[in-house]
Amino acid sequence: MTPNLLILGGTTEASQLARLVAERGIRATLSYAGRTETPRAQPVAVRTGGFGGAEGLAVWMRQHQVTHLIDATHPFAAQMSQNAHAAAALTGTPLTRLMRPAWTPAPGDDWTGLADLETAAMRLGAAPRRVFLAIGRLHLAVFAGQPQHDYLLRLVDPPEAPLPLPRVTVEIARGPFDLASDLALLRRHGSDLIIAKNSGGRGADAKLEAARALGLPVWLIDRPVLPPAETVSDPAEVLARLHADLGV
Ligand code: 3Y8
Ligand code: NAP
Repeated sequence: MTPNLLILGGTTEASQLARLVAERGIRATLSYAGRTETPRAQPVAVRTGGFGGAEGLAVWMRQHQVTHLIDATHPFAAQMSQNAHAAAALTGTPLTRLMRPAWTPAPGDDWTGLADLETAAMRLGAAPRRVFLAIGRLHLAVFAGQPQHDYLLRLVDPPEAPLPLPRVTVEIARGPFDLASDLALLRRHGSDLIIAKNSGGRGADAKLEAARALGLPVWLIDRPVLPPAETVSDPAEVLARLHADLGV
């Protein structure tokens, strides 16, 4: 069988895998949801936008004779991962999840794990704080009930609609980020707290190192529980499994 991969992407690891399969001439399509205006260019075919639920994904996989489904989406892209799990079962296609391990605290870290963003918003309290809300654009409305804080936001694209928070400093930047610029960013804003998702990986961990250096507390949102799947954290491991599966 000639392999034909569908890589559900949007992460550093997905881009690394796309590069590896392109180098080996393995046919693959990388899929973006279409959340950002100019996603990173890829060395494989790209498709953008939702599939229309698990059923829509299964139809797309059949139409394009997908032989292997790789879920390389972000750990918090729970709906996409659930759909991938269901569509793989519907079509009898092998599914491999490519996901980086969660971050774990090092000596000197002041981390609090929280169940979800709503819990973080409630925990902020009445006294105004200066918060680096490093969660992107999609879920800012969760904090609309806490307008008294000064929020530092880092977004991939300039916001098109008015933001749901009255006191914001907006930084437009796409990662991966580095320690020096995150230290400068936190100092410039005078942040006294960071709220972020426990995304893992190297693309977004500079702010955690900066928080340690500045002695700032970090509230990390725990990852959602995903349906069970064969999971690897290294893009090269995906290829090793593919070769084993193809007997090559
Ligand atoms: C559209 C594709 C690559 C992938 C790069 C990684 C690293 C830079 C760090 C902070 C945290 C955050 C956010 C973040 C990072 C990488 C990676 C990563 C976090 C792009 C991308 C897409 C998205 C969607 C975007 C979300 C947002 C989340 C910003 C491309 C750049 C906060 C996640 O403003 C918005 O609308 C942003 C929306 C979804 C929020 C969220 O809900 O988590 N990612 N990010 C993907 C698609 O359309 O399918 O534009 O090139 C990918 C990357 N973002 O190949 O170089 O982690 O792999 N992305 C988080 O981790 O908390 C920023 O600011 O410190
Ligand atoms: P989500 O809530 O799990 O997905 C919501 C819907 O968006 C899905 O049901 C699907 O629509 C569509 N979708 C999501 N990912 C897709 C993909 N890769 N290709 C095609 N359609 C996709 O997802 P999310 O949290 O909004 O994340 C959206 C995208 O941004 C994902 O690709 C994710 O990897 C990326 N992201 C990256 C980071 C990062 O830090 N690297 C952080 C967050 C998100 P249908 O049901 O219609 O198919």
